Amino acid sequence: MFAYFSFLLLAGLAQFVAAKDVYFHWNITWVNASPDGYERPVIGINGEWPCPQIDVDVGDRLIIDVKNSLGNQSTGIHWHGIHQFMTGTMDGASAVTQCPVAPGSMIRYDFVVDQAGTYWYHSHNMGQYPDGLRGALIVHDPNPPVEYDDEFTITLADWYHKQMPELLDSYQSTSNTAGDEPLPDVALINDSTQSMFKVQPNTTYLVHIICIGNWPGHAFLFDDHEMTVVEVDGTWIEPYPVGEKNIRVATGQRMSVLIKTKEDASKNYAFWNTMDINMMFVFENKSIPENFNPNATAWLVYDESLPLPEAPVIHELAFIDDLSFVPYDREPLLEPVDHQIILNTGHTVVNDVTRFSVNGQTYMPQQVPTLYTALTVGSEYNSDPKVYGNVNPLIINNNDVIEIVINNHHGNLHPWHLHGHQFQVLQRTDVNGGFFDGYFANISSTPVKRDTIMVQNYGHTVIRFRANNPGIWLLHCHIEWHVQAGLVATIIEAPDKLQELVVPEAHLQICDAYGSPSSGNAAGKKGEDLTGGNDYIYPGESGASYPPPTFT
Ligand SMILES: *[C@@H]1O[C@H](CO)[C@@H](O)[C@H](O)[C@H]1NC(C)=O
Ligand SMILES: *[C@@H]1O[C@H](CO)[C@@H](O)[C@H](O)[C@H]1NC(C)=O
Ligand SMILES: *[C@@H]1O[C@H](CO)[C@@H](O)[C@H](O)[C@H]1NC(C)=O
Ligand SMILES: *[C@@H]1O[C@H](CO)[C@@H](O)[C@H](O)[C@H]1NC(C)=O
Ligand SMILES: *[C@@H]1O[C@H](CO)[C@@H](O)[C@H](O)[C@H]1NC(C)=O
Ligand SMILES: *[C@@H]1O[C@H](CO)[C@@H](O)[C@H](O)[C@H]1NC(C)=O
Ligand SMILES: *[C@@H]1O[C@H](CO)[C@@H](O)[C@H](O)[C@H]1NC(C)=O
Ligand SMILES: [Cu+2]
Repeated sequence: MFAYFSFLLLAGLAQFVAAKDVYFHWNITWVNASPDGYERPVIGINGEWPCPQIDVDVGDRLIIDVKNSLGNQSTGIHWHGIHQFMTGTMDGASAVTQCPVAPGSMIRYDFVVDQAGTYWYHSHNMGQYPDGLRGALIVHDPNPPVEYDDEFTITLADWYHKQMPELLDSYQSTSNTAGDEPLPDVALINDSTQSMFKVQPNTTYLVHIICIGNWPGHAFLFDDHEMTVVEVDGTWIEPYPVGEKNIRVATGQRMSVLIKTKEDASKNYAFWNTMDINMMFVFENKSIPENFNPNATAWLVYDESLPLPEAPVIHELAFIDDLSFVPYDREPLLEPVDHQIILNTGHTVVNDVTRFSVNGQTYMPQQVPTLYTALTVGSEYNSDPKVYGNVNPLIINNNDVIEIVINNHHGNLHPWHLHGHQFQVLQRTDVNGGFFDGYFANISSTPVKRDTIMVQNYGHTVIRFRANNPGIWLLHCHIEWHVQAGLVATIIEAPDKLQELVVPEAHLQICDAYGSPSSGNAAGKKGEDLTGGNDYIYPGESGASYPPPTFT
């Protein structure tokens, strides 16, 4: 009898003891680093760069105190892919769910992580993360549906020798009439040009791949090692062997692959990676500068005393289609649709600045974070899109099945990311595949679920999700250039129900320190009176809709 009880107790403990509090104190400062041999100031954490990987288990509570010691820039951290169910106050997007954290201020993020998989964190403030403030967030599954012996993480990024404020000012200047994005100087694997991943022979690894870059998507492969995809953006999928094809990870996307190492340690192997030059040159009709190298190499090191071989030469990129992935949980297609939203996305020009638009309007961050407007403007106004200002507000009702069509009227690809949800992807056309005409060519009964999807040029994508997470959630292209140029919409989800969210008093004090109002409509006023609000694009100024405060 006693034995029987203690067995039950142990089984119970295994489930419940696992949930723990994980606390970090992060001091955000400038650090000098030279990931490719060129030294420059980067934004690091606790005096270190690359920024640390966070490892937690499903059910853990993360508490992170972020102190801004940059001195000359504001900041804020978003937890990319984490749903923040009923903790939408912790999503970390500046001007959306919090005020920018001024130099000298501190913000506490506090939320439970109840999803397994591969995620990351990054600054969501003023186009800042490509200056270095980003890292991996891995949530371990107590019962993964696949077997492996060990795991490791690989991050992929484009990298720039100049800092973002300077690059953004030139990108958003009136002289850049073509809207050309600044070109990266180099591709980095794990924030280095010489990363080595030590492996054991005869071992199956779960490799977490995260594109933490700013702009192009990345393709990659391990020389002479088969890859099988088992997870995308936090969704376990039916194992999908990549075979002779290539994998693409767009900015913001993640993927886990299984690899089995060789039986002996007689040789090391290259890990090959390239930035998608189509996104930088071909579709933009630009010529590739001489000496531009989109490739990066890292190594699977079996034996450190053996040479590091050159990367294989890849003759053609043929991407596998992520719409053919089948989620392991086989969640059925969400239907019927309660609310369809059609977004026509493209270019526009405002005050001689080349901008992006959603249904004709470019996004401009407002003085009052959109969440605080929803919570304080009053029940007679919180479903009125006007009070939110120029944030492309999309108001949706609690528990509705939402279908969003993204038509891409621009000559390049855009990876669209939704905060607060994973969505089912029903359809995604090829390049030049045309706009949605209401017709689905081949819909899966168990569509792939992601939080970031590549939408191809002059084509469209259709996604669905259930509005079961009251809050304010950005829906935006994850290319940081394009975020600053306004390719952003804002989901106002369940304006009545989100009143249950609790904003910590300390978050409101962050607004005081920054000099922003924290209540009222987008301009901090009552009702629809937006006088004095942010409705003007200042040429240069990093794409700001207001001259940002300068800190010295
Ligand atoms: C943060 O780092 C800076 C620079 O190293 C240091 O001066 C400061 O004391 C640190 N602050 C905290 C709260 O750790
Ligand atoms: C902020 O400080 C860093 C580190 O000293 C410096 O490299 C950078 O140019 C400064 N940026 C701005 C916008 O003043
Ligand atoms: C690669 O980056 C990940 C994520 O930051 C880190 O956990 C890991 O230690 C790095 N590995 C190597 C070999 O640099
Ligand atoms: C790997 O496995 C093979 C087959 O089981 C075995 O012959 C070999 O000795 C193993 N190699 C190592 C280094 O353990
Ligand atoms: C790029 O060039 C092609 C072929 O010359 C042309 O059809 C297309 O309109 C151009 N696109 C842009 C964005 O200039
Ligand atoms: C980059 O890799 C591709 C594919 O292997 C190769 O064709 C190309 O020549 C490489 N570019 C440079 C500059 O090394
Ligand atoms: C439809 O989709 C399924 C699943 O992705 C795929 O196996 C099939 O080949 C597709 N059929 C057509 C006509 O595209
Ligand atoms: Cu984009």
